[in-house]
Amino acid sequence: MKQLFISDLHLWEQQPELEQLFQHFMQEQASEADELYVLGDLFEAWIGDDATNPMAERVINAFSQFSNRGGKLFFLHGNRDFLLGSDFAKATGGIILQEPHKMRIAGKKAILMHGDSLCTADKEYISFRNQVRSEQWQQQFLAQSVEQRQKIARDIRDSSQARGKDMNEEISDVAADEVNRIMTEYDVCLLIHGHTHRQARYPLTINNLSAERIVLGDWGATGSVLIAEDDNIHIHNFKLS
Ligand SMILES: [Mn+2]
Repeated sequence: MKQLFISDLHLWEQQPELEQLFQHFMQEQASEADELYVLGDLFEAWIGDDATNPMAERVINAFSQFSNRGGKLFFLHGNRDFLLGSDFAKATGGIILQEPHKMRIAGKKAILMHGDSLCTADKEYISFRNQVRSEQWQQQFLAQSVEQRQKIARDIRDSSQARGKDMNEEISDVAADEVNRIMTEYDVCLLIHGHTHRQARYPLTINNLSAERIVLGDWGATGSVLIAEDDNIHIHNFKLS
């Protein structure tokens, strides 16, 4: 049993080498895996399954090839692509999971999350998140034209980038007490998330037992994947050869 976990690819049309790295990953690595989990921010932006583009179509194709040959495919929403919907899932042959998603990884009880909801010190972001994750906001947003949605998405991105400049590290990283709370609540010794782009493995103690938080890396010149095979878990970074 081989499971792969990736997140924060932030694919977008203006960065073709990123898509190349993704396609290389799907051909060379995903093709040998039983299960592939994408933990959010696969795309830099996603304003609805009806507003697609040629790059997204090629990405969907690569996923559907993976599913068609028997690979199991799962997605979590990220803060950039939380509007990935049922049409996208159907086209890829994958399933969109609700977070936190509890499962077993390398014999351990684990949860998967994107990670943005763990950044509880950033009150402004959490309230924005609650707003855009509501059914009502999403229905209103998706009812608008693609052009209107593109404009709103641009405005949101500009204001969050402007805010990012003033934010200190503590605020934009996950909150230790929230990590502790959720791992205790779900009774797990492993948490895997992305979002912060700070690839690392942190040993923890939860309920007096040794535990671990693994942060998946973002993609750029190098790709990042967490590989779980039998009892072994390791992070692998790779480049286009
Ligand atoms: Mn994110």
